[in-house]
Amino acid sequence: MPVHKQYYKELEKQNALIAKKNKKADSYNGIFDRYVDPVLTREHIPLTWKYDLDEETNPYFMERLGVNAVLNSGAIELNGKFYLVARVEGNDRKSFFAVAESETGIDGFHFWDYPILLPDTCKEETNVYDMRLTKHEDGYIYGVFCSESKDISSNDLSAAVAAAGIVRTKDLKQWERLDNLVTLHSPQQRNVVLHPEFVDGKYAFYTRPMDDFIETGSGGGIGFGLCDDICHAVIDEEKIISKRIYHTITESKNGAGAVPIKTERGFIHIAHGVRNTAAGLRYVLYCFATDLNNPSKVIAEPSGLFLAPLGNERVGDVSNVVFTNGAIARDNGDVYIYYASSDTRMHVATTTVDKLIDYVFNTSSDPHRSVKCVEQRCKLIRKNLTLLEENILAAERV
Ligand code: M1P
Repeated sequence: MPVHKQYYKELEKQNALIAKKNKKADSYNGIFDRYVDPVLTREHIPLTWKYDLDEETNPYFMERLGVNAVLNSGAIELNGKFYLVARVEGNDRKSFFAVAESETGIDGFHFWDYPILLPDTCKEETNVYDMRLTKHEDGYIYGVFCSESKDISSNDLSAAVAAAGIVRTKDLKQWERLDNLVTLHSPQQRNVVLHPEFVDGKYAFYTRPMDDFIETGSGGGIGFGLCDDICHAVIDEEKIISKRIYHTITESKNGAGAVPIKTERGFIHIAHGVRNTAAGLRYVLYCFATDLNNPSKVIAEPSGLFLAPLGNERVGDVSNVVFTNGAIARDNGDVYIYYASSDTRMHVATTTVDKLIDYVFNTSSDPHRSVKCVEQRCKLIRKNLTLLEENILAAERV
């Protein structure tokens, strides 16, 4: 059977896209660097996943199984290479997971030949998305993701139930599905992250309790809970560690993001906060740190947002959103933060563990009232103007 000629034309374009070197963007804040190009988009999806290449059965070289978006990706470094387990959303709205790898972490990401076919152990599950990858001290790599099913108890056609699905692997190729997480006191869960270390000899999860699929309801923020058996994980008690707070970036909801990064000062968390606006929900990233010996205790929380949607990032399927569920901290101290913009494509921001520590522990916390915020800013301005004046005087003396 002849392969359609158009395939080779499209392949050439895609190869050029994957080979394109990424560059740091001009924007500066001293905390992290953004990059000019996204690292993964729907244009990176292998053509073999979308087209029937056979000229006889696909004479117009039409997409038969289109892909709408590539977004919220778990991230992990293995043997010096960067891997993303991306959420790929088909034109049919169903999401699935697929591994993309890169040598540099900032460009050259390309998907493996096949997406991940999860063991079909959860028959009521309709959709899966947003996997967090945890290299656990028990030796496994765990993937914790949202497992969504129709809410059959409701008359509302779109009513759904979100739970945390759990898989594990050693090589990102063979995946074992474990039981979904059960949280005895929360009807729904999304944005669940497995902590990389045992806590009191137990598996520890960051949770996001919710009453409802969209609204968190009484779910007060990011929770923390322990369980004995990862194969049949049950959390009895959830303690809220990062609360939603009135008139902050987490007023509507928040959720754990990347697996916490262990540093000498504490575990650094990069999470997302959501507030409502006249234009709909706005998702930004924020950071906090928890205690090394008690990862449920928040020990630092810089004021406000860490990373917000900027420029083209602001527009997409769900506009005004940035979302992270994966970051890689390398042994040399470099940190790669992978984030999706507007539920449409993936980007990277780079920083270092030292910079994150400085940001998290030396940035003022939120004083929660405008007048206090102005006082905070005036203090900084006074210090700077005095310093500048001293420098001018010192220069004049020379
Ligand atoms: O559309 C924005 C995000 O919405 C959800 O996040 P949360 O549960 O915090 O509202 C998730 O479905 C996420 O996938 C999505 O990016």
